Amino acid sequence: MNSLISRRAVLAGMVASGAVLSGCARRLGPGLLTSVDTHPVGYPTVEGVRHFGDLLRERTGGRLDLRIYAGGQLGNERDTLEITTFGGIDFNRVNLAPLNSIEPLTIVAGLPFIFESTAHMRRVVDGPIGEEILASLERHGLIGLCFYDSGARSFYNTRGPIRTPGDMKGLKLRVPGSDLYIDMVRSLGADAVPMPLDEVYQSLAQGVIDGAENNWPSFENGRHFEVARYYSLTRHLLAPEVFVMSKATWDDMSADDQATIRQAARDSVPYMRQLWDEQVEKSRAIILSSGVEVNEVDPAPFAEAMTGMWEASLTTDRQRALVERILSARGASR
Ligand code: GTR
Repeated sequence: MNSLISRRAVLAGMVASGAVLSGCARRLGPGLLTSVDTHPVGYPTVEGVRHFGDLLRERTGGRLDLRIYAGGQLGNERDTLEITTFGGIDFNRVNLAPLNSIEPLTIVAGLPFIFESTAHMRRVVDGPIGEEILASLERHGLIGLCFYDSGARSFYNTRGPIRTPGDMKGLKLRVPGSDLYIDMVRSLGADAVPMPLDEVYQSLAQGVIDGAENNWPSFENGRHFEVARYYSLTRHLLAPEVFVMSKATWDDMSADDQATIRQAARDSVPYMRQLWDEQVEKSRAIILSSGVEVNEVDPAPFAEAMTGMWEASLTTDRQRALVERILSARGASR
């Protein structure tokens, strides 16, 4: 066990036992709430949540405040989500992937190529469909507050450019721990290796994996581009990020505070999206100037290869109905 892992394990254990952090403001200090993120300080998701915290403080006259534990200090998304469900952590900003095994409706917004553009994705997640997905988390101990942007995910690897699904055959590609991602990569002929984000750099460097898939900021921020020198713009996923709250903490709050929290989260979205768009440009510039070979890709054969996994991933009528609604919202945003 390396020192980082043991520190995390210890911290997570302390969180779980309520020794360090606690979702309950009454245990941590009056009104001081906690939030976690796998990304470091400065990353748009962390700064979006920081803005949420600022709004919360302002709007409650300082009665409610937020402390953010960034950079995966308290563990990976899957583990911290579990702690969040029982109130050991109050807020959590995660990708949809770790929620896929918890709530089937989250799979719908994570299907490859379901969104035709960022505008389409934003319109869907900001409207009634997004509300329905957020509300579906409540029975799992989470209050879905809002969606943040996560750009487009594409494949990067250490071997060579990917131009067709045939180029992926035999590549060992890291995916987040979600069956949806595993099926997606397998349907393209590659081997899927589920692992947490913080293990990707070392695994690339040691040749344990050949590549992974992510957006420009995560490819850059995790320094993965220093090792994986080919980035192929499949843009297969526009799945958004989610900001959730522990239902245990929520249930302890007054209706007024709950309304303030919901509104502050919604109001942090445009701020986060502006930071996101700026970060994409910064990360793209860093990656390009480092000499990474970036290639455009015709997405059609990739989408075609993944049609079968759509069927396999959609197991309920409710999911299928949501897919229909998302597809029928295409077009207006072009
Ligand atoms: C990033 C996302 C993280 C995490 C990561 C991953 O784009 O912001 O929440 O899900 O991808 O691939 O694990």
